[in-house]
Amino acid sequence: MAEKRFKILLGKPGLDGHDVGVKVLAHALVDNGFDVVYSGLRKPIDRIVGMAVENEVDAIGLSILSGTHLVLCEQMKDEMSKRDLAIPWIVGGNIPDDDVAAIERLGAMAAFPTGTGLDEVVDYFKKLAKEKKRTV
Ligand code: B12
Repeated sequence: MAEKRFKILLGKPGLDGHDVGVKVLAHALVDNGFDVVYSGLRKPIDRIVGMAVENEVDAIGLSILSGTHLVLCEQMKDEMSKRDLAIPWIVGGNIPDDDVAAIERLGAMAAFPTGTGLDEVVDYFKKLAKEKKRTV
């Protein structure tokens, strides 16, 4: 049987339309062998988590540039615990260095601050895939 590829849901919560970064990231991940599902713009957190379950993804990446990351991550924490899910979730976009620790305290496996290079993000997901023994 073919090995399962590592699948990532890239979610875009919040009311803003900043979608260039998440699309660039989606292409970089696909180019590196990942399966990627994109939620589309302006999806509520409960819908993003629902999509993650429906698509049986291995990880969720939230792209947030609106400045509302702490509120959205609080919602993420509540939604994940309400559904008793252990899917790793990662945050990136426009994230000030000073907020990284707070986001991780809310349950994110990692938060990548503004200015993080694409290679670093791709390498991080490769590491997660290896830990879960998934191909990319
Ligand atoms: C381009 C841009 C726009 C474009 C958006 C076009 C589009 N379709 O995306 C336009 C002109 C429409 C726009 C509008 C606005 N914008 Co604007 N915009 C920017 C700008 C200059 C660049 C964003 C960008 O595309 N970067 C290029 C991409 C490739 O990089 P990136 O998004 O950072 O993504 C990379 C990484 O962050 C990372 N990444 C991204 N997502 C994820 C997810 C995960 C899981 C991981 C691991 C990594 C990751 O990987 C990506 C690739 O390397 C930023 C400032 C900035 N320098 O970030 C402001 C900025 C985001 N905008 C801002 C604002 C305020 C607005 C407006 C509200 C302005 C206004 N008053 O009208 C409007 C909102 C309109 C709307 N409906 O949303 C603010 C947000 C403030 C805040 N966070 O508190 C910023 C930060 C500017 C500022 N310094 O004030 N904007």
